[in-house]
Amino acid sequence: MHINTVNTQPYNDQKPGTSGLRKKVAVFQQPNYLENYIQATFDCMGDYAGQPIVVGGDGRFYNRPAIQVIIKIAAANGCRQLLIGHNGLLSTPAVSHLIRKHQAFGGFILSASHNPGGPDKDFGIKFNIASGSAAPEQLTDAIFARTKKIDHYFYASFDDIDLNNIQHLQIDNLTISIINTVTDYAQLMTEIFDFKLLKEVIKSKSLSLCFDAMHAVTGPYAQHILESVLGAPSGSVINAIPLEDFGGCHPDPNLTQTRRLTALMFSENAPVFGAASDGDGDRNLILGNNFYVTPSDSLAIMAANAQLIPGYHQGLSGVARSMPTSQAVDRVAQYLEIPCYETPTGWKFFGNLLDAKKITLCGEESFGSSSDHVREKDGLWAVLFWLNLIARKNKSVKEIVYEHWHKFGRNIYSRHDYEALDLILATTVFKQLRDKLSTLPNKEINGYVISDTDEFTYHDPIDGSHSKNQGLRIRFKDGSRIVYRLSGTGTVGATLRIYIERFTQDATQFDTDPQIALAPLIAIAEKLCEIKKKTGLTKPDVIT
Ligand code: VG1
Ligand code: CO
Repeated sequence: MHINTVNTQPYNDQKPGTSGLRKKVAVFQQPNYLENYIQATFDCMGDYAGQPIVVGGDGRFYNRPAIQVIIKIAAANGCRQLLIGHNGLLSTPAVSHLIRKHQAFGGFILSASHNPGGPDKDFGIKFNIASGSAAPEQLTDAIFARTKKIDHYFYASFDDIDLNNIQHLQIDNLTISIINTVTDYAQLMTEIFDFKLLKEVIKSKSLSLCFDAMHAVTGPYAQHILESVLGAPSGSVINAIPLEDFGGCHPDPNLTQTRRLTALMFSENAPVFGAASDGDGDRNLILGNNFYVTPSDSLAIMAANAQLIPGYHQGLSGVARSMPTSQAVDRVAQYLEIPCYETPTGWKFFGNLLDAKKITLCGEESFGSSSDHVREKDGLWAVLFWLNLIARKNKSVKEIVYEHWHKFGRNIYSRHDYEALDLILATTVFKQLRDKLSTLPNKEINGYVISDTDEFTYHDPIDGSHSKNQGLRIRFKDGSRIVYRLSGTGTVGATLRIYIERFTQDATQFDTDPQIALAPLIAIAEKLCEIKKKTGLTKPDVIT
């Protein structure tokens, strides 16, 4: 193969956020923009020559051209083996698993996750390391530093690779394997869950289900696992075909975006179980017959019942949650007498704890949960976990949740997002709140007394690193909490997230809508930051 050295100019905006580099497609389409970033990643990788590199994405617009660029830059940089998903498709958890299974050096995931796709929408790229985890901050910082200096990249010239056929190709020293998107991941799931039991209850029709793949990457996975292997009737998986624009929708599995699923689940004919996943297959939405499970509760319930699942029969070494996630799982950890860690937002912070076997399960309030079977959050894993739980307990989703609340109490929880705000306005609001944090303790607002406040800094107990500026925390004397963060995944302006939480053991409050139960705290959250007053907005863009 002929290798070209191409001169280039650096871009100054290639700083990865919470989960990789996410930008508008048009930004990625600028001359050499993608090439610079890939070459900078190879420059920071170390010795990869002897190990495979995994490549795949969520099928969104620009997935295929980006894979061709990665193939040619990898080839030119001396990579010897590439494992690429059939049709360019691999879910985020599947990439994490493939890296681990094939002892790969790492992998590229092409996705902007739950962000919309299409020529005028979002694209993203993330690099995962040999453990299967997203690159840690030290590596993403090094890649960003490299992108600011880069002046050339290497590019091999050969024809585009056909991604539509499962095959092995040899180009000089480079082997390219186009692999089945689903097989390895599906096999892993059979090793964790009780597929025999699931087949029985699904066949007997006592467990009916609907899974919304949102025209994103989990379509082929869900059809194979839920319909072909477990025997759910054909059509149980809806919006199953991956589309470059996700059918014009946001592939974000919340109640607003999953209209068809939600309408079904809150109807008279609702099946026992409903679920959805996001663009790249790492998130999960869990629904029961006329019932919605808050992600933070889902994590706590999974932790409390893990021993019922074959893969976690031995019990859990510990659990972790991201800081803004509700403290419901903390109560379970206390009960089980296992450690509970609090990490910053973003899955990469769980990696060290998982590698060191300090935790078995972890999760985030943003519809993400997973375990030590991979190093990413995993949407279909959570779906199978819940199905296995329903089958073992022979109870409805609502009964399982209420049983949990009666035992542990309820952490009433909600997140309010103000999206695409003017960047300067949002950062000013945030800074003003940060500046007054130290004056707030002992103040009483709407009958709630503030006990303490801080800006969260994470001290990684494994590698000793520190991550600063991870969110503003306001705690109240009754244990309630308000947290403020600026999103690290948006591509337009700034997004302010406000997380509100209150604990109760009063069973008469178990039926109350969180927006009502949390109303006084929601009012305090506005009083403290005045985001509505300063923007003129009357309500958040998204409430979860
Ligand atoms: C959001 C979520 C965070 C999640 C991240 C990536 O980040 O809050 O919990 O890990 O998205 O998820 P932020 O910085 O916008 O709040 V995924 O499924 O989009 O890769
Ligand atoms: Co995702």
